[in-house]
Amino acid sequence: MASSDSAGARGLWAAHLPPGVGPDNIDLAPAANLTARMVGHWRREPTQVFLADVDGRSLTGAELDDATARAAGRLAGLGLNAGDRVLCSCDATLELAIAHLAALRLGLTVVPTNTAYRAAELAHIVSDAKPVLAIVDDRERAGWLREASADLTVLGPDLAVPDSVVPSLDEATLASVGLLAYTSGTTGRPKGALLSHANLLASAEAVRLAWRWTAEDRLFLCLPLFHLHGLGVGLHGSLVAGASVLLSPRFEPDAVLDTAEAGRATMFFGVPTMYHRLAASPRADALARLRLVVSGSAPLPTTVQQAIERASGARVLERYGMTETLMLVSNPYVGERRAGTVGLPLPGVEVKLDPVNSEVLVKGPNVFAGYLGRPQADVESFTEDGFFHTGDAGVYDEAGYLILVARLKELIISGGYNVYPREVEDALREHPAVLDAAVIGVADPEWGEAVTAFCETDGSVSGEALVAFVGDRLARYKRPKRIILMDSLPRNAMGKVLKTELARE
Ligand code: MLC
Ligand code: AMP
Repeated sequence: MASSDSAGARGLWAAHLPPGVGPDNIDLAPAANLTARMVGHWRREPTQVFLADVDGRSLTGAELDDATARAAGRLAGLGLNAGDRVLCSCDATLELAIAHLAALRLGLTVVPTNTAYRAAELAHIVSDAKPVLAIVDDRERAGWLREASADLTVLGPDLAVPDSVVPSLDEATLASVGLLAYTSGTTGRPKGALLSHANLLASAEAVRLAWRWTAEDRLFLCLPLFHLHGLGVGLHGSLVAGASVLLSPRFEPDAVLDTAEAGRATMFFGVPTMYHRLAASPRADALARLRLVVSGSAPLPTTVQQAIERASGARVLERYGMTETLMLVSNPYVGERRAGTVGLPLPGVEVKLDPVNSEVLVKGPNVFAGYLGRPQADVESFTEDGFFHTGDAGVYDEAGYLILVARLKELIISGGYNVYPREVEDALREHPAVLDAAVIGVADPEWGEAVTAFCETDGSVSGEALVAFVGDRLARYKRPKRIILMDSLPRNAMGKVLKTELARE
């Protein structure tokens, strides 16, 4: 049955939800706010470990309740009040997780920020979000943040300030903004997506049901906590489900496989680049010990999914999400996981395809309210009947599963990180020897797409010098993996660069 509407999707999910839960009787916001839901679990199971790290440290429910309350007291002691913004740019450690949860318990808005960002990228976020506090784990970034705003208080993730009176916690409303997550548009500077407690809770709850996530689960989480995959799905998802997390600040295939082999985790979430590297390991069979392995943030090549399955028998479950919408479509846990598809619209999520250009349009309690201070972008991002334009084009297969066939937005996804060609082109054009530049993503077995630049220069600069020049200005993962110097870029009669021709080079 081909499904092009949410009624069809509801019918399909009916077969895949836990017993007693029907697509029409789901409460996707089963608490006063996100942290009330998490704290409820900690208080019911005070001796259960909810957070642990690869160095052997751990926190039980009672300890997590206490540590996050104490950290919230420190934040309140600094004068922060509900609604204030806190920029967080740190590696994934227990200290960061505690500071993050403390900020949410106090009703603050967290602005998760990539640790690879350089001075200009940070300055833009500071000037747009106007955070009162920045939590950062690196001296160079701390310096750039102070330069960006003299008023900004900058602390490490251990929040090394005196304890203070702990105010009332977990009082945010569902409409309160929990996260302000920056994401680039095809033009202009990154925009801040306002994600409410209701959005965050609804998305975590939808995947909890869809993936049969329970308190018995432990997620090995080595995704960064400054993007929604690691933060919203991994950390929030686990804690909303009453499950636990084993945190690692970096991805190493052997660490994932050791953890799986030792039975220290039941779940792993990764981007396709991670599965590509895991599939290359002679020990990939250890993945069979996990209950569930999930891929997202970029297309999972069928060849990679098959390689993992051949090596371990594990069938990677692919799902589709976005900063603005959190999780929207997923393959089912029980039922067929169809390779090359992202699955079925999650419970509570309405998906339809634009009849003209096949764009995926989405509506639901998971979808954000709008961008900070961008009324024009808000108008352009939603249809008149309230569906959000994802910028991805899709079709349904014969079983009603969604296949993403193209990106309508000019976006390169490299190793799960988004790179906007325009940003890299602008950085290249700043070099005096560059007359013009065009940047595209070229299919790459490891990165999915490799940032590739074509530069028209005056002949006085090398490709290596240009890569270094971009690396000084932008996060390093945005640097072109390859630069091709040309006397002139191919253009049409109007003078517009023909990127489709460059893709054939
Ligand atoms: C690192 N490098 C990259 C890169 N990551 N280059 C291109 N693309 C990337 N994604 C570069 C570094 O700049 C460095 O270059 C070199 O690779 C080694 O750095 P590293 O830090 O040691 O890399 P590594 O640990 O191997 O990182 C690879 C990775 C990482 C796959 C583990 O990229 C990663 O964690 N990706 C996950 C991104 C993510 O969480 N996305 C979710 C977005 S949310 P040099 O030259 O300086 O040595 C979203 C919604 C949804 O999309 O649906 O989930
Ligand atoms: P971001 O803005 O970082 O949240 O990235 C969101 C984009 O990642 C989506 O619009 C998609 O283009 C892409 N994406 C996420 N998950 C998948 C997936 N499973 N397959 C293909 N693309 C994906």
